[in-house]
Parts: sequence; structure tokens; C-alpha cells
Amino acid sequence: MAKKTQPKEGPVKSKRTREGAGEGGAKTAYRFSFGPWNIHEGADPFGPPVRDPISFARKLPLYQELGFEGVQFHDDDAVPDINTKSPQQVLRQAQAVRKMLDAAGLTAEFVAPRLWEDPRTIDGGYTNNDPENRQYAIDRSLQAIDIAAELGTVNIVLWLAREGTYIRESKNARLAHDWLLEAINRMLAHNPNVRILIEPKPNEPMDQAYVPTIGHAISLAYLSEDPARVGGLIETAHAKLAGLDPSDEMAFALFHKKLWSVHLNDQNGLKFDEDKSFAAANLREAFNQVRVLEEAGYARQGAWVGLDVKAMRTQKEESRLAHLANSKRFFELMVEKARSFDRQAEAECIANRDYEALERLVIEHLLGTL
Ligand code: 3MF
Ligand code: MG
Repeated sequence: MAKKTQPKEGPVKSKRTREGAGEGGAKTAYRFSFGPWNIHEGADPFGPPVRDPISFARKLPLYQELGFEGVQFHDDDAVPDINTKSPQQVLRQAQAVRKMLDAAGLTAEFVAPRLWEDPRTIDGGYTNNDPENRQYAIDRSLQAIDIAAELGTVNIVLWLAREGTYIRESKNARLAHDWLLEAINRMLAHNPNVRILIEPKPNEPMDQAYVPTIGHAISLAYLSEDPARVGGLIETAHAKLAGLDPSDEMAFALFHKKLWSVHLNDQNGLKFDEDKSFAAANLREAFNQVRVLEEAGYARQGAWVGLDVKAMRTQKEESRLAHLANSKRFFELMVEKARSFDRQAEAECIANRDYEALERLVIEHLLGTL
């Protein structure tokens, strides 16, 4: 009886009616994005840059060359020295960047207020104990919304980098969540089109962060003034750092219709946030992330496949973009793997509750030995 489910003995070819189909039946065409910080000079906490900087203007043509259409921004990627500029200067600079994007055939995916470098955000932005510093965080976030509007996107990503503590006694956690919600509501009220994507991460730079998983983010979304405009962005490495399976995190957000972007990358166990190339450390987890996105028809609603990957510090100038090309290639190969997975054999394994056979089906499929 188990024979049918034994890959070596030739699984029955299926009609694969659910293959890459999503809900509507058509296959998903993916479009890819990354942020300018993903072309990186290689500095780490223990050593200086090892590659020359590339200006934003010189990075833009590289997007198309690599097959990417979307650009992710921090507010100050679009408007450098943002704190020294008047509101009018900020908007003019954003308009100039929009022209550069248009000329390069690129689209802005999101803007993220960078609330982790200014002296006023040393102890957090929205959850800072000092009301003046909290006000700075909100003002800067509202300005990021105005920049996003100029760049032609409604998406604001909140990576809550310093919203947490080094020692738990230093903040009132219950109050901190109240302040976070207040900040989200202020942003929603500022522009009726804006959508907020919370990017959870459990630690680093803080010892403990307040919104460590997508479940925490979505619970805040539902409490907000307009839950339909608050969702999430899931980064593979961040889910791993929380000890969770990234594909399950994505499935949870998809179930809530709140997976609005992803930061695909990889992470080798529980250590610093490595931002390795997608699929480079955990092939099977990468397969499962793509499988979940495929099944849900993720990209159909206009969501992007965003990467948040860093080149290894050892990488030489001439091949410093390989991590981006590789990650995209590995994603596309995984899409093929997800689409060609034998769904009928899978269904038989499940019906027989023969998960050892299912294990073999998956592994032999990934190894290409079927
Ligand atoms: C965090 C992010 C970014 C970071 C970027 C630079 C939107 O995972 O995705 O914020 O700023 O990774 O380190
Ligand atoms: Mg990220």
C-alpha cells in the first residue's frame, strides 16, 4: 500500500490542480525589490568598510540589471540629512528621487522611518521614556508618510528597532504598547491612504523587543483605528531569531490577509541577524516559504518579493552584487520546486498518514533525485 507513496518507485504524476495556483487558478508572477542598504560596504561591529561606497544614483541602474523593479527606502535613503532640511526641502528632494525612479523604470515599494540612529532615539522612538523624544519619533514618521506620497507609495514599514529594552525594568511595557498604538493611530490619521507594515524582530539591537513576532504585530493592527490599513512584513531571519518557522509565520499573516511584504533572507541558527542570501542556509525552510506564498497567491494583490540580504564581508568589489542575483535565482528555483512538487503523491502520503514517505518525497524532490 505504501508503494504509491514511495518516491523511488515512481510516484503517480498528478494533475497538480493546486500547483502554484493561489485562489484564482493562474500562476503568480513575482516582482522583486530590495533596499539600497543591501548594496553594502561590508562594515561590521568589529571592522571598517571593505568595499567602496556606491552612491544612490549609481545604485539605481543596477536594479534593472539584476532584474529588480522595486526600491525599498528608509526616509533618509530618499532624503539624506533629513534632520537638517526644512519640510519644503524634504519634499523637493523626494520629488527629485521620484523622477530618478521614473527615469530608471523603477517603483518605490515602501518608506521606513529610520528611528534608530538619531540621538533622540537612543532609548527608543515611540516607546522612549522622554515625551519630547517620542514626539520626535512621531513627527519623523509623519514626514516619512509625506515622503512616501511623493515617491508614489502608500506603504510605510515600521522596523521597531529600539522599541524594547536592555533591562526590562527601564520601561513600563504595558504603557509602551499604548504609545506604540498611539503612534500607529497618528500615522493612520495623517494620510487616509497610508498602510502600515510592521516588521517584527525579537531582539537586536535591543536585548528584548516589544513586537517580536507577527502575532504581536497583528494584534496591534486589530486594536488600531483602521485595522484594514495595518499589516505586516515578515523577514525570514527575524522569525528564525524568535525560534519560529518562517513559513508558519507567513501563513499566519496570510490567513489574516496581512502579509503585505517580505524580507526574504536566511539565518544560520540563533546568532546575530546574518541577512544571508535566501535559501543559502536552510533549503527546506526556503522551499516551505515559497510553497506557502505560492499556495496563497501572495503576489496577486501586488505584494513584492523583497530581499533583505547582505553580501559577505569577504566579497570582492567586482562580485559584490552576487548575493542579490543569487537570492533571486534561488527564489525562482524554489518556485519551480514548489510548482513541480507532486501534489497527488503528497495527498496520498497525507491520506495514509505516512509522513516518513512524505519526508522522502520532499527531500528527494529537493535533491532532484525523483
Ligand atoms: C530591518 C530592515 C531595515 C533595516 C535594514 C538595515 C526597514 O530588518 O529591514 O529596516 O534598516 O535591514 O540594516
Ligand atoms: Mg528587514
